[in-house]
Amino acid sequence: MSVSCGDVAWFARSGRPGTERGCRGTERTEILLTKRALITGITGQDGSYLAEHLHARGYEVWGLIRGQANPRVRGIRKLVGDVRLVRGDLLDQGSLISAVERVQPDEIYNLAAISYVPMSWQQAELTGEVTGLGVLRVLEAIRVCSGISASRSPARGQIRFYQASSSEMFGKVRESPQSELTSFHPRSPYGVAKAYGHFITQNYRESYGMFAVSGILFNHESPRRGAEFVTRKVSLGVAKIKLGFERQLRLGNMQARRDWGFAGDYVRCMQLMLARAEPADYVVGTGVTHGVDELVELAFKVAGLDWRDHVVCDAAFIRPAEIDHLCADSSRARDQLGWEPKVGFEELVAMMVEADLALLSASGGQADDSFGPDAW
Ligand code: NDP
Ligand code: GDR
Repeated sequence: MSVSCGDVAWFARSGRPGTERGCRGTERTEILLTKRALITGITGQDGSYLAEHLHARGYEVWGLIRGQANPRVRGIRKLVGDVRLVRGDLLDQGSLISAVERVQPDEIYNLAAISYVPMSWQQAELTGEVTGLGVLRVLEAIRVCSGISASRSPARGQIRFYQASSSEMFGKVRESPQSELTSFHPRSPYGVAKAYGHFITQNYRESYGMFAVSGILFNHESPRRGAEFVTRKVSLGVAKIKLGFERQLRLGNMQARRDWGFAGDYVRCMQLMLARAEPADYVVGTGVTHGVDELVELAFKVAGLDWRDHVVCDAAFIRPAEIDHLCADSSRARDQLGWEPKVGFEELVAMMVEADLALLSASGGQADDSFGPDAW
């Protein structure tokens, strides 16, 4: 098997940390090493796709798991059989230091967060702790385990860090489309917490010379999306109505517009960011926006239904402050990383509706939307 320097198909390993590895110039080392990644948030949508992607590229994949009997562990084990797990919580600094010490990763992908925007108004302090300060705790775990201080920068090859930043930081947008240079005006406690995570990542890069980068990702969806997010709420709602389990779907602001892509495409970009020679932040999205109303119309159409017969607007789902319109300018990711999304909006919506029709047909209408139709 051959390996190129820009690639990460490392195989075999030796001692760590700090072992030299891979290619130098045109030279190829005899012993190539398995790259080791630690993913926080591995039980979430992106965590599962990223684990599969890295595993397929020859990585040894570890996931940080919180709680003593986390029921979502079974799901990730089903998808990626030989994923390795370590306990830890973004609220607990010591647990993160122990996890990094135990795993000795080459790369850390920090995907863990309270990620549901409406919940961030209900539990604003917790959102700040997990989604905001949690980023600082992971960076501190890397700093402590790597022996980095103000007077000692990391040598090349030390742990690389990816932070899951969000288009929610743009909020009340100053310009459209949004690029890496667009300023932030977050509109929810979630967006504010993400902005903190974004800036602290940048600050650790500048203060300590760490390879720490943020991907500013726009909305990305899949059949694995949590049932609380609008795309999955709609695909599940359509499937329930089509199969006769429900008659109505209650939604909030139908005029909001988002740049929706497929999660499987976006995790590829995370890995590409950490494979670069120099650390940089990237905006990741499709550059095409659609309204919630278009999403709804299309999803019902996929199932041969007319949305006007079933959808009800419910003020209970309207947010205290809304983001009307988001659209990504991903030129930097396209030019520097060679990244392109492969799945378009129509294909994505059809994929989700068909997956939920199959899921509910097999389960007799049972889905993992335990919060039910109640608002937030
Ligand atoms: P999910 O909500 O599906 O997953 C969130 C993950 O965070 C879960 O694995 C959850 O674990 C974990 N988690 C929550 N609290 C803690 C904690 N205290 N300690 C450790 N782990 C915790 O999110 P997505 O997969 O959709 O998103 C991944 C990341 O990307 C998030 O940070 C999100 O904010 C960000 N993002 C997502 C976008 C999207 O469109 N999907 C767009 C832009 C950014 P558990 O199983 O224990 O609950
Ligand atoms: P968002 O995603 O808030 O953009 O955050 P969500 O799917 O929750 O909302 C998108 C838009 O749809 C409108 N909407 C509804 N939303 C939900 N959830 N439920 C409804 O019934 C409903 N009706 C209308 C919303 O008002 C909103 O305008 C997601 C998360 O993954 C974040 O973690 C991530 O950072 C951003 O995407 C980018």
